[in-house]
Amino acid sequence: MTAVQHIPAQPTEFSFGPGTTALVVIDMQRDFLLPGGFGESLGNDVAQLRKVIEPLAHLMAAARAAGLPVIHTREGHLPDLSDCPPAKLLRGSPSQRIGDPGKYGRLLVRGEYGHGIIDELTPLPGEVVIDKPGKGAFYATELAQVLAQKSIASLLVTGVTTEVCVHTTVREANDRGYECLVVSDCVGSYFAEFQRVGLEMIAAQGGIFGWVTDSPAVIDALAAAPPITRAPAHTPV
Ligand code: TIU
Repeated sequence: MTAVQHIPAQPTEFSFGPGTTALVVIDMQRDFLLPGGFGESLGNDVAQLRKVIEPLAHLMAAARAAGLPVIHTREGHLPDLSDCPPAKLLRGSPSQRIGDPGKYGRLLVRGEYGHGIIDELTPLPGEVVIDKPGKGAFYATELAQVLAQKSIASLLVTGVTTEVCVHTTVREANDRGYECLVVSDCVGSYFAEFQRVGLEMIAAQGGIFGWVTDSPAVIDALAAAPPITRAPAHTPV
């Protein structure tokens, strides 16, 4: 059992046990960050998300150095789109739809180059990558089991986009009893206003969905944390 650490945050200090905390990196995929991907097909200026990359790379390094699990997610669908509801496939009037051929392969389809995580934030060997068909990382995935297996109670939440997949995941996590700290400079939106209001919504009403702080505050707390000691994995006899 490791000591409880504290991070200055909104609306109050965030307390967490480093041994029961994971860093979750949501959908830092080429499809959302590069021109010619799914995000741009929806009419978005994907350059808006690039500012997340550098602080998130530093935070991931700090989390790894402190021994926290880093869990990545990717939004996307099976090649036959059988896991994509018609409502998601047909909604709106995008320039291209999910499954159409794009600059980096079929848009938002698993296994395509565009579906992959950007080079700057490539998962390390052994890190968990959750493939999710929805906006929330818990819906139709093994995330809950992974977190239970690792005895995780608190999540440091990062990735894109703030008001869509980050919010949905934080809301899902909140209802499942996880304490969520959203790292403000490590989440990004195509819309400056949604970024601001999306973060405010999480910490409002006494922290209705969780807490918000920035990456330097998290990195300071992780650097000050004593080494994590984990129980050895159970080996069946
Ligand atoms: N469109 C948008 O803002 N986001 C998504 O479609 N998915 C995620 O947020 N990952």
